[in-house]
Amino acid sequence: MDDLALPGMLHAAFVRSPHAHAAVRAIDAAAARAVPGVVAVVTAADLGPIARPLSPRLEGDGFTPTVWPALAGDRVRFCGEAVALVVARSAVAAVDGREAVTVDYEPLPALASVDAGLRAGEVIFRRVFHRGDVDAVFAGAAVVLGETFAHGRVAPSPMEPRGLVADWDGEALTVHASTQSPGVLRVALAASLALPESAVRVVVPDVGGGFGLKAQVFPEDVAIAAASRLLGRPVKWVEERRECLAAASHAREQRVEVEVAADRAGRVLGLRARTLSDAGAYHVYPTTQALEPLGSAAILPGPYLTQAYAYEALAVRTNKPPLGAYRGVGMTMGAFVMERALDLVAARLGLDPAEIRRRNLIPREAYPFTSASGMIYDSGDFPKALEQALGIAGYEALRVEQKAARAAGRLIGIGIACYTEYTGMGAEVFRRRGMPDVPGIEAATVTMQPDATVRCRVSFPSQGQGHATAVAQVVADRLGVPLERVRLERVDTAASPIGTGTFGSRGAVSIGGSVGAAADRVRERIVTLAAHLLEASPADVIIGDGSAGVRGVPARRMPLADVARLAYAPPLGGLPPGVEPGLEATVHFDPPGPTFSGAVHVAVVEVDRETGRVRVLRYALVEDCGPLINPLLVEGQIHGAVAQGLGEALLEGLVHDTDGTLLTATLMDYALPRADDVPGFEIGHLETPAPRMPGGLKGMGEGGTIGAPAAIANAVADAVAPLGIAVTSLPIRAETLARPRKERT
Ligand code: SMO
Repeated sequence: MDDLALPGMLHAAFVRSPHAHAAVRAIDAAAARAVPGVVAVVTAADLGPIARPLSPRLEGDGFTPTVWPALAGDRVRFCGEAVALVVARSAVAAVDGREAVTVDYEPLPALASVDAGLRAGEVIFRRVFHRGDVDAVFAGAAVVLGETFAHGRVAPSPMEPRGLVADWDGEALTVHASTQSPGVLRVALAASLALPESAVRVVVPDVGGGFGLKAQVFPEDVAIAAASRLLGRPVKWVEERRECLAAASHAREQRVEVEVAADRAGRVLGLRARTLSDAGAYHVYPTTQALEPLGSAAILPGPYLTQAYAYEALAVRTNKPPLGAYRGVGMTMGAFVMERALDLVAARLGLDPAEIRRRNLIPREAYPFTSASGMIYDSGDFPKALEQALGIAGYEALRVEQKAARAAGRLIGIGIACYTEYTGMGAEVFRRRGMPDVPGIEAATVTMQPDATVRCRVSFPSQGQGHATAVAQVVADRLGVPLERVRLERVDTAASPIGTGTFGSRGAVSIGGSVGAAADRVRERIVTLAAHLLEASPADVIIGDGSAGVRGVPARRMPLADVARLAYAPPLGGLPPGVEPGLEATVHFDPPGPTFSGAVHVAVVEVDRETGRVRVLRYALVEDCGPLINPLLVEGQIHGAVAQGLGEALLEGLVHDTDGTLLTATLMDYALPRADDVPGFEIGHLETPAPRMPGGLKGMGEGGTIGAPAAIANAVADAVAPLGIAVTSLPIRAETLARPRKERT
């Protein structure tokens, strides 16, 4: 985004609050306006009349909306909230201008924790659920165990931060945006600026990572669009790393109180959970603060047979940046809690962690299976995945080695995590969840051009997942052309079909359902036309290697370009009856999801007795995301996702002080994993197809981030069990594992 330059383009920098909660008494912009190059200083007073706040909706009980203005007015509600926008002829002048703005704040008491928010009655989302006679199950259970688990705040941290260029031409708005969700951004900007949707065009250049952060729409997007409209010039904003850490949506911060009831054999009979997220100051558009606590509660029962479950999911408003989507959102915490809890039950009963999972996993033949939270798992084979993963890891031998290492004074731990994840959701899921601002469908247009090259336009951008490769494979396969003849265009709502975006592990499913289906339609027309030209029956036409031929008659072949050209330039006498000109098809696809993927992860760690430093020694996993379009892309997703999961398990943590002020605003303080923190991967695949998805495809982009924190936490807990140290929160801090200082020397 930073490379993009339009004629006459201005640059923007936001003035942000240093206080978590304050009244804004006055903004003095005189000095900033005098800075050379500064064109305007924009405040809420300027934007109020032309930019409506973001106030995402959630239908159903227990939801209290919030109003997040493009720029804060008389009140700021988190440290980092934008109060003014400096627009200048260069990025440097914009920053100089920003430094010259003086804001008169009156600091107010801040709600800086979930408990403070609860005491103040700031519950902005609450949902309760129960299935089965939970109380009776607990009353009759041989083992009942309770624990509270917590997860700190993390920052999604894509390599490229947020950013956009907005260009108002007097009638319509064009936005070049680093976004995962062009369909969602377009609807939001049209609503905020009171424009018809057709007057908003969203163009998505290559996106340098998103991880859920860019599936959302932020006040900054609205402010930049409104500023362009106000000034009549293109305006660019590219977020600084510090802003990305301080003021983009954060993730995870949640506490879960869980109770497990089990029988003597370790079979889980029932669960109770209360999920409480420190939701920050505003609902994030479009999914709201229900996303984290509800996702955790819903996925918590995991790939296990238990049927009795009661939960209460709460989002508590605090004076912190909003929590939002981040790879694995909700599900990461759900899996962490369930997998830790299973290990606690196993320890209580003297069972091996692998064995307790064997006794609880849903067998393949029980699918489709309605989970304890009421979700319908479509397919899976976790018992097989578990044995395969244990086999890859050499589990039995690992336990023997662990014993020897312990005898030698080393703290080696082995952790297992099984999880299932909802992927590829369609409109029905978002309607059922009460999220009207997530359209839910995707679409693709596939065009074979006269020279038999293929152009594809889709509604869902790639943020580095390798869509261009996957799309080319799917299309080349169906249309019989070499991969390099297939081109995937960038998403541009002026040319691409209308859809939603890429998030919630929906890329593969979207490709299968829209690109694949559109290519099938084009193929049908090619075959019909080729059959006519080759004087053969369509059933005998074969296409491949860029040509069309007749089965069993190798001499009768013609280049596909000869077929394609005629589709656009019909011969004398016209095209054969029933064949329309052109080779293009558009398919809009509403995924009949969710479809459930899953994996079994096995981590081996060593904890340094003196420092508490954790090293991940080995990492084995078996992933089941149905048929693979491209194993290399799938494994690339796994590597990246596990690395992020490792970061949140062991390293990453945004820390706010008791006043809600951010203490970790740079990558010196906020520790992302580096290459030397990440182990090698031993990956196996299992393919249980999705019964209702085209091609049986399932999603998997978030998977590694769901499984890794749970597996690593279990491994660390296993390593330090002899020392009597409990692992109940993420990130796991070295100082909580180190030998107490007084024992040293
Ligand atoms: S957290 Mo994701 O892009 O659904």
